[in-house]
Amino acid sequence: MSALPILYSFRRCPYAMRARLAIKASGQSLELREVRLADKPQALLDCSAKATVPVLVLPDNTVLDESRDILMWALGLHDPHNWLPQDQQQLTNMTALIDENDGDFKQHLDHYKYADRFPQQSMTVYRQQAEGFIASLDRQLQEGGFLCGDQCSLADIAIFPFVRQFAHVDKSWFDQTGYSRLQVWLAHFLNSPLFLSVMEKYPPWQPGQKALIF
Ligand SMILES: N[C@@H](CCC(=O)N[C@@H](CS)C(=O)NCC(=O)O)C(=O)O
Repeated sequence: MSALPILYSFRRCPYAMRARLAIKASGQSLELREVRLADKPQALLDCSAKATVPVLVLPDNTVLDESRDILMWALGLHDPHNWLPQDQQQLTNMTALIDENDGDFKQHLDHYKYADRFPQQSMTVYRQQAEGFIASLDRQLQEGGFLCGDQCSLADIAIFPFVRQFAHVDKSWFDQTGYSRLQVWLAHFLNSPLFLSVMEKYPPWQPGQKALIF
């Protein structure tokens, strides 16, 4: 058995990105197993029947298969940038924002990104539905440049990969919108050494291969 935790991940998955960001920030090393969603390894299916990524397997075989639990686990070990909420009010605010991101916004985002699979509405309608949340994030940044004040927090880390996905569906459209605070915020994360370090490309994991330490 590996002495290090194992993370099943998919490079472009926004849930896996947020997990990798928190893990990298925490300084915890682990074995990274890049997964192809179309051909998930049996080892992943064996430890999590729902078979979404990310999945973290701890050395004592505890399985965390929700990205938010993985974030809390990593930052609970070490939170050098103080991303975790500092008080109950912040916790409530961050949780509400991330809930909205993972709920309605993610659904609208999927419709917008894969509009050809949802012909009931046009891509523009789906984008307008997603834009409500985008506009609210842009307003939120007015206060201090980050979603919950003047410092990066769990909320920014958890939500940024989804805004990235939204922006990249039609980057030239996004760049010409009036969401200027969100554009600056997004560029800040996209260009950060932390993000670049968690976006390295790895070939899909194969059973028996030498562990790739992340
Ligand atoms: N609630 C889960 C959602 C994870 C999720 O849906 N991940 C997607 C990839 S972005 C996935 O694994 N989908 C399963 C599939 O495509 O087979 C979490 O936060 O970890």
